[in-house]
Parts: sequence; structure tokens; C-alpha cells
Amino acid sequence: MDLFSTEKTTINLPNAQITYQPHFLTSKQADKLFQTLKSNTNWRQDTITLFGKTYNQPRLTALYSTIGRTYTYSNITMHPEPFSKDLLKIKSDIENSAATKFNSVLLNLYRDGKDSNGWHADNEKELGENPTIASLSLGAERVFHFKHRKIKSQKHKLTLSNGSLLIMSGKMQHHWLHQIPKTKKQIGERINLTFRQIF
Ligand SMILES: O=C(O)CCC(=O)C(=O)O
Ligand SMILES: [Mn+2]
Repeated sequence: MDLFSTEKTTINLPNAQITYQPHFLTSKQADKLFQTLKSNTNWRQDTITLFGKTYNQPRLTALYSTIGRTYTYSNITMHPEPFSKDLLKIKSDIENSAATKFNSVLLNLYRDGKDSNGWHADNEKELGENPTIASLSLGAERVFHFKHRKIKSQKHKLTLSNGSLLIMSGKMQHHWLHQIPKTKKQIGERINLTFRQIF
């Protein structure tokens, strides 16, 4: 059975590479995985502290890993859970497509347009020198923004559709920042999975 569309766009950027596959999963497969992950994930509400004030992070998260070690980003320490059967299956499909192995996945649940993910790079030292990050999107479309840290003309947007797979590689996490901004549009929930190799 032909499960995956091979339509794939490669975007060569200064100091980075992105590939985008809009229909990595069919919309039916993506809807089903969304429902499974929405119900079966132990979603956490983390807090962030900025200038001594504590706020709820504007999304819910969960971390799964084949290694038990904690993972810290933006001063948040996450305790991974073991991979579920559904997540192992999608991990293996993505590894085949990306020709890379992953041992961890961070899940984000954006409940509506008010949920977001601010400018950052996936550059924690546990991810190694030039990490390949594979990002699967399920549910509502959101706009992914990315900008070069130094070349101000290098600023781009990509709408991430239901069932799409975005792969960031090369030196992207050194030289670029990315974000999912809030939107005033009335939109539904979205789950994003970023597969990573944590050393
Ligand atoms: O939701 C997305 O598409 C991006 C998520 C992300 O950048 C992250 O979790 O590091
Ligand atoms: Mn990121």
C-alpha cells in the first residue's frame, strides 16, 4: 500500500536546509493519529519564569524517549516517558523518510490560536553539533516563521498542514531562529511532534 506521498520540496537556505513534505500522512491518517495522541498523552502544563514572574507556557507538552535521561530547555526540565506503540511506529516511518535515527520526541499541543512557541533554536547541547530535527504537524494549520540571526533579509514563512513533515538540518540551529506565533484566527487544536536525537 502506498501510504506516503513522495512530494517533497527542498529549500536551500544560507547555512541551513529545510525539506517539506505537505502530505507525509494522508489527512485520514493524520486525523486518526491526532485523536490517538490527544487522548493517550499525559499532557503537561509547564511554567516559565521571566524577570522573576511565573507564567504558564502557552501550550501543553510531553516528552518521550528511549533513554531515561531528563531534557532541559528554556529552564524547563522534562522527564521523558517510554515510547508508546503508536509513537514508535511513526518514529520508524519518519526515520525511513529522513534517513536519520531519533531517540526522543517532544510533543506540543496548541489548544487554539492563543497558544504559541516563541523565537528559539533547538540548540541545546544534548542535541549535538548540527542536529536534524523532524517535525510532524497534525490538526489545524499554523504558520512556521524562520529567520536568520544575522542576515536580516532572510526571513520566511511556511504554512504547516495536517499530516506534513518538515525536516530542519545542516547548521540551521546555529544560524536561524524559528517560531509559531499566536494568531487571531478562529482555529482548532494542533499537535506538533519534533523528533530529536538526544546524546
Ligand atoms: O510547533 C512547531 O511547529 C514547532 C515546535 C518547535 O519548534 C519546538 O518544539 O521546538
Ligand atoms: Mn523548535
